[in-house]
Amino acid sequence: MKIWGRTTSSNVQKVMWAVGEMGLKHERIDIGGPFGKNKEPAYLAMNPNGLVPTLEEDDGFLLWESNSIVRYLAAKHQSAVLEPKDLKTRALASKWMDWQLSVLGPAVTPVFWGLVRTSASWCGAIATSCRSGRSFPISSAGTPPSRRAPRSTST
Ligand SMILES: N[C@@H](CCC(=O)N[C@@H](CS)C(=O)NCC(=O)O)C(=O)O
Repeated sequence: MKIWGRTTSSNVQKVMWAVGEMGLKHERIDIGGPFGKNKEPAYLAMNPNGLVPTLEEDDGFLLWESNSIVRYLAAKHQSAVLEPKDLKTRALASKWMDWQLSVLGPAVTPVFWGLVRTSASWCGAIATSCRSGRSFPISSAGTPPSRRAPRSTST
């Protein structure tokens, strides 16, 4: 089994956490972010979104969307912890996973990039938005107010 995706992606980390919990034999391949190659035809043929992670099974089965990968692996390996037998318990776990991906993540990501990943060394550099994969320049406009030079009021 192969997991395609860089370890700095929270969605790849989610899958790797599940893989680790279940002790599954795997190979992880760096792709996306600074490693690139995720917009190349070979990868797009596996995942037309050009995003990470993607799971590739030994028999050729392909799956993308991190939550779907976690649920698939948990069901396949009958993990009672990650895929509880009780339907309602499982549904509640699933609810929080989807809430993280659809509500919490989009709200927190801009704050994370603006405050945590913006530092003096990043200023003027090009960063890649985790969510969209789009590139945008980090300039002083992206620097937290506490780090900005005070504006001169003199004319
Ligand atoms: N809903 C998707 C989102 C995937 C996604 O947005 N992945 C980001 C990394 S967190 C990505 O591929 N960004 C482009 C890149 O890494 O080059 C999932 O949960 O798998």
